[in-house]
Amino acid sequence: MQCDHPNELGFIPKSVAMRLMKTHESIKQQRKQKQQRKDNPNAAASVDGDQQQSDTIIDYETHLENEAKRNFEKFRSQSSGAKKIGEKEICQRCHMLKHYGKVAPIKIPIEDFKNKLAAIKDMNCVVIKVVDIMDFHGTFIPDFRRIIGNNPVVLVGNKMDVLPADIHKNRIEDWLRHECKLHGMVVSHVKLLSSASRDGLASFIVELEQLRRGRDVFVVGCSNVGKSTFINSLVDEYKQKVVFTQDGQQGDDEATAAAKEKPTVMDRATTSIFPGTTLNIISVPLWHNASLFDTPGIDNPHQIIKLLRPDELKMVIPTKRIKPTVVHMIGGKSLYLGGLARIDYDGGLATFTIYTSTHLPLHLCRTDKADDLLTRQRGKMLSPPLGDAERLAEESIQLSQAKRFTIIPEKVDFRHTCTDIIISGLGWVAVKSLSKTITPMRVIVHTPTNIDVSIRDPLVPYTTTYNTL
Ligand SMILES: Nc1nc2c(ncn2[C@@H]2O[C@H](COP(=O)(O)OP(=O)(O)OP(=O)(O)O)[C@@H](O)[C@H]2O)c(=O)[nH]1
Ligand SMILES: [Mg+2]
Repeated sequence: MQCDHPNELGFIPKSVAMRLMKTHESIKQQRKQKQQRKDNPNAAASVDGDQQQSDTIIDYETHLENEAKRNFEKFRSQSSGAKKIGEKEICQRCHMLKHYGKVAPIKIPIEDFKNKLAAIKDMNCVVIKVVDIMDFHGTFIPDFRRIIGNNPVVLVGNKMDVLPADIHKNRIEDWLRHECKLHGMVVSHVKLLSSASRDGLASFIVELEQLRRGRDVFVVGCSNVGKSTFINSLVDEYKQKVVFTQDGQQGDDEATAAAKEKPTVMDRATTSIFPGTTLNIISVPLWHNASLFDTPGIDNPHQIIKLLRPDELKMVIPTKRIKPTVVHMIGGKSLYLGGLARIDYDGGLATFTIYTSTHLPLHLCRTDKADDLLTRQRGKMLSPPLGDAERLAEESIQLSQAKRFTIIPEKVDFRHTCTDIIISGLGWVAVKSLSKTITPMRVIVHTPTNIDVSIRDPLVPYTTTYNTL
């Protein structure tokens, strides 16, 4: 029916799918009976029938939850012994995601995932920790060692393809290293790459093979950072390596040998823009005696995407290369990033270069009129959020957090950017002073509560000419 490969994510064994289909059949039957009862007024009260039907639907959802939980148990037994998954499985959820762009309503407490992942710390494996470079603080997971123990970690900064071309890769890797150090996290390697465009993957494989030395590899990280996309691309990259060696060139490593033995195309992990796509730990038998494991996203309340609905996510998550926008700021001006963040500025003449999704509307206004503008235009000109009054009134998306920063330029310099203000999940704003004297620049950043806002040394010290607002 739908995904029929054992390595597909969120799978349901065929036997279970058959049971679910039977449940559907019985719902259909009940609907038919209900209709008949309506046609025949002498029939028994239909209230009972309705109750029964809703019970069955709840049963069906509980069923899926239990199934996903059972698959974890399956993983645990696999991870201690043979990793083959014998039975062909069918995934209804993946079908919904791929063909309808909808997430089936399976609610599994995310804490469960975190606890189950804790099995990793008792294994001898390599862990690839994936973070989204547009949402580093929202996707970093500070207590990571508690989950993965002393296993070596490679930090992958994913989604490099969305960054403007003039950003130096080494600068970002340095910044990632610096952040790891700040959080007390020892990592073996830091790698910036793009799972979507596969940029940086070939050299990553070389580093991984040196570090792995026959061990299993777990890909771990928060929801939506691109773990499954990364796994799909990594598998493709390994396959390309096989073609290369089959042409008579060198390359007799373990992965190549395994792939030669198994030339069939492996199915792809399901990916989607919605957080919480992967529900199970899935093994991909990429090497002879070792596997690559995809894992469900670890929940992090600081991720801005946790607050957003599907149509809002599409406005916030950049899918193409970011085109920065420059705005000129003077004291008393405010800048809205959609309806999700506002930066109030006080200081001399300056420019803000905004690195966010091109679908996120930007709006400049006077600080004293900013509140009034938000009341009138939230959900319209200032969106996301999108939707009805009920959605706009939700507490979680109000701009109730205010963080203050004072930026003092080292010298009068019209060419160099002073600081980046990072609004985790949305992007960042590079601040450059154009004042003829050294004037402190004060900013107040308003965001929903829990969203991480910080400053760092600029990623692009010399800005080129960008679009102006
Ligand atoms: N631009 C860009 N988008 C990416 C990249 N990698 C993943 N994505 C997108 O990010 C979204 C999430 O990708 P997934 O691979 O499903 O993320 P995940 O970490 O497996 O998510 P969960 O299974 O929910 O934990 C999808 O819309 C992907 O297309 C990348 O390198 N660049
Ligand atoms: Mg996934």
